[in-house]
Amino acid sequence: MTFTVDDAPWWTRAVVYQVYPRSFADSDGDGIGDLPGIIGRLDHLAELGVDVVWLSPIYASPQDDNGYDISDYQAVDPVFGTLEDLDKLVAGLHARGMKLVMDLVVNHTSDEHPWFVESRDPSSPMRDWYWWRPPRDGMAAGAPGAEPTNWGSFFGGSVWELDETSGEYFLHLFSRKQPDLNWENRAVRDAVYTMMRWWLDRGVDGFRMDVINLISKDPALPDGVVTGGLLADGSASYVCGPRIHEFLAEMHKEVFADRPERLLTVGEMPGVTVEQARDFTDPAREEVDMVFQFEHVGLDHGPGGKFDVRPLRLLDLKASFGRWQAGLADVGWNSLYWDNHDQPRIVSRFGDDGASRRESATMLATVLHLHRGTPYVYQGEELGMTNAHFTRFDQYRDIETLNHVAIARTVGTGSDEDLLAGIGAMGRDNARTPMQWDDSPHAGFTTGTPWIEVNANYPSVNAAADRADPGSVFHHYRALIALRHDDPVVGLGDFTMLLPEDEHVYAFVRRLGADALLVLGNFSGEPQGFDVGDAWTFDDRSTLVLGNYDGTDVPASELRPWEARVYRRSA
Ligand code: TEU
Repeated sequence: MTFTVDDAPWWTRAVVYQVYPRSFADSDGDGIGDLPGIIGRLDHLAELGVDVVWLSPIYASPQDDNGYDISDYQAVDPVFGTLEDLDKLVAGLHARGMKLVMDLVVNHTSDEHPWFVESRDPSSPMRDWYWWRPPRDGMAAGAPGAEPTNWGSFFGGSVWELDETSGEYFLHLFSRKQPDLNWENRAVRDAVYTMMRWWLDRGVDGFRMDVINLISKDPALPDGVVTGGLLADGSASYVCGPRIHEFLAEMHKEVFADRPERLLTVGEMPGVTVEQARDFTDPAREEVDMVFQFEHVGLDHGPGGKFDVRPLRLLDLKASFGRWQAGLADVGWNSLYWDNHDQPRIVSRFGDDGASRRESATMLATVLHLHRGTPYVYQGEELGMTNAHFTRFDQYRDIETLNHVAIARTVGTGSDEDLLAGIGAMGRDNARTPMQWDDSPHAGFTTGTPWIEVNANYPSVNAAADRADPGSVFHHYRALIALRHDDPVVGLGDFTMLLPEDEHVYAFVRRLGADALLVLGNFSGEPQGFDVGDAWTFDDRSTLVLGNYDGTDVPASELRPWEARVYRRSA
């Protein structure tokens, strides 16, 4: 059942690059990145060698959640450009042998989408396109606790918003400007499938599906269990809900099945388990090609949630990745990521963004990319871009962060110092500061005033500097991507974790027939000895194919601070 060199899908050898358009490149000086800006930077992506671009939402949107609140799925927001610009972007990518994957945000729309505007009318046939419910039995609309369920939203507060006109509440798992679509309604599903076909007909090559495992809700909408605070976790009623597999199989049949093109589908799935992911990505089931799971990016969350940050224990990371590698070994496929627009920068999170920035960024990249799965690079990760290191609340823009701060202040939890530490470590704006192109003002991102501050380290951390330096993070990413393209072991080799109990050294072997790779990474700023025993023989058939230190004087059984090494052997 496992893929072979002859029948493996193209994406087993591919690397995807995520562009967050708002922060990538601004062509018109309004301080916000746009499509012509991206088109002007395609050579950077071609030089890096990536195969696919995933474009975060560019659709018409009130921008309450930076475009993840869509008011027209078939229009480009004027802040980003026009549909013609989008066509030019597709053509520019295709001309360079790259594909374009769009962000598909269909768990919810904007409250300004015409579907929702129409749905506000209780007598409209579109009323049922969203989740409308009366207040709790015997309670008046708007009374404290009258919300139809006790669920808390991802962005703080209740998932229910009262519409004064009808006296009913609508469901929103995210912000109140992101009402959830009712996937129980066949007309909703058909409208989504029609829209998806329209984009594929226009030439795009697939979709990254935003929170797609939340689209099926238990229509009974039962209360959740309150574990702390006032609101409950309702996720048992909507994470991989009752009809999720049916909906994804239906989507596949309606949208993808009759297209011979080489498309890519990846479902973003918070809370997905290995067993569920195996089903979602089993090719025989025809649902999605791969999923984004969240286990490894939750390992440093404390009991108080993501802003209650804890140091990572390397053993936890190895146990987690090891379980996903084993669980999707013979059926299904992993996607591999450290960063995206929702996560802090990996070099600041699990590495050292000070003196060892280059070494730790390249070590982290090496370890991630050489697992079995399709790697995703988030813009700036290939430069070792760091967290924003903001020191004031007014530097933040993200709705999740701002709501968190507002709620903490209302409830009276946490000093300003603690709050700033939490959002400084984990806030989504860490990933959203502008792309650092060069050492000119605003890092070459814009000639105007950027919508969010540029990271102060741009004079030394930028694309121009990295492209000119053969020892840079950028050139290391290039080498990793090239290795995946050139060496079938990277794409298709099996995976064996070594040294699961070592608290500092990450080690594994990939094997395909008589060929093998040994990958070693030191997750610390001190030298670390290692002994992989019989798992690898360092004889003259074992050659060092990639590392992040200069020179040939390689210590045999010790890794230098943040060192990564990749050995190869063949029969
Ligand atoms: O994110 C879904 C998600 O579960 C989280 O990553 C979320 O962003 C948050 O960080 C939880 O703490 C997706 C998008 O990637 C995100 O940008 C959107 O805000 C969200 O869905 C709603 O569309």
